[in-house]
Amino acid sequence: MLENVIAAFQKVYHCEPDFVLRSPGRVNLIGEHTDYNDGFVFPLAIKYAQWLAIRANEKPEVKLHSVNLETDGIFSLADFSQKSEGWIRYPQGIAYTLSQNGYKLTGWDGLLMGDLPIGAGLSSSAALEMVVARAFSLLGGYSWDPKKMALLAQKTENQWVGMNCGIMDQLISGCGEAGKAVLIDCRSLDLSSYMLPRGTVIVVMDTMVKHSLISSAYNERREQCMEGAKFFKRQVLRDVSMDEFADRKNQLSEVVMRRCQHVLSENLRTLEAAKCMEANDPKRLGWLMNESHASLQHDFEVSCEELDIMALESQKLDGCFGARMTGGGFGGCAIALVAADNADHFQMQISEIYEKRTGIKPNIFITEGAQGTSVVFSNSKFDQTI
Ligand code: GAF
Repeated sequence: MLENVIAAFQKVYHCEPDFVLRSPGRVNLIGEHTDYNDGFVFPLAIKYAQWLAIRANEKPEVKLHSVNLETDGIFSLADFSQKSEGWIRYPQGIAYTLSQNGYKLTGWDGLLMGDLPIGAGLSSSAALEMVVARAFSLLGGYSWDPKKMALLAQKTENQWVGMNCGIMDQLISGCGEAGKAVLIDCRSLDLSSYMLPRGTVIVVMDTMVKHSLISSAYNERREQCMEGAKFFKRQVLRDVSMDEFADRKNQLSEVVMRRCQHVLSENLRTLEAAKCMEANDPKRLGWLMNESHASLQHDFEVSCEELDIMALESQKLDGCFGARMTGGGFGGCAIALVAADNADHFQMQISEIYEKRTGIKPNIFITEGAQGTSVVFSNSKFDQTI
């Protein structure tokens, strides 16, 4: 990939890039729709990423060419009054948020190229935000603090793009660890990394569907969680205990009750998942994943027919310890925890079953935990910078 990115940059800009950076997508092992409730999530960065080659341009502007989308984008670093449309609004939004937070912005020409499927629920936009933030930090000469940058990227999504997301996607894209899943406490932002149980792999299964209204349904779930927290006189559901909930849940509306039930039980499952990783217990971990899916399907209602088919059919197959939808829902990907020596057979079987039941060919791949945002190439004149 690195050679291809450099060659593509040379073709577009007729010179060498100063740096090449990459920032990965993610899947979430367990802990869904808990991040904006100050809860626990357990994602891993995946092997597919957004790549960005850059060269300082000595101008107050950023010019970007996207190889995958075959388009160009340009924005000023001196005037943010015109909000761009489409994909370029993410890089522009990062620049705006950085400038609002006192960071110096220097201009660059860039080339974006990715092997991360766009719009598949693998956090391609968070990866784009983080790789662009890395570019500004490198050329602006400020130190790279991935947690701080993830918070600014989340702010960009919330305030510039208008998507009210939590912190999970940006944080794991910035802080992923090779070979590991990362348990994140979304209140303290403490990270602890864990290996998968020995002899297991994560199979990612893209349903290839994306239903509309994702962002409005997401924002609605957030509000329902807030309503639940308010009922218990707390800021967030993180501070409501299961006992307290059980005592008074019948006073909540039926819908808010089920939303709270999901979040509170999912936090417990996520913490228990970390214990299963430590104890090397794929069976229990898989069971927790199945329970998580059921909770997202029935209580939080963010699954869809295709995700249910993918997860529930996977759960029946030999060598599969557990499976669930991953990410925000309403399409996108499911994941399965599978015995490594069964993984090839599993992928063939689930692919056939899914295609037979839906008429859609899925995209299925195995991934390990990958490293978060990184600089993968530096022109020798910049060796001091990294
Ligand atoms: C999306 C959001 F961006 C995350 O913050 C998280 O809430 C996730 O949905 C659900 O767990 O990916």
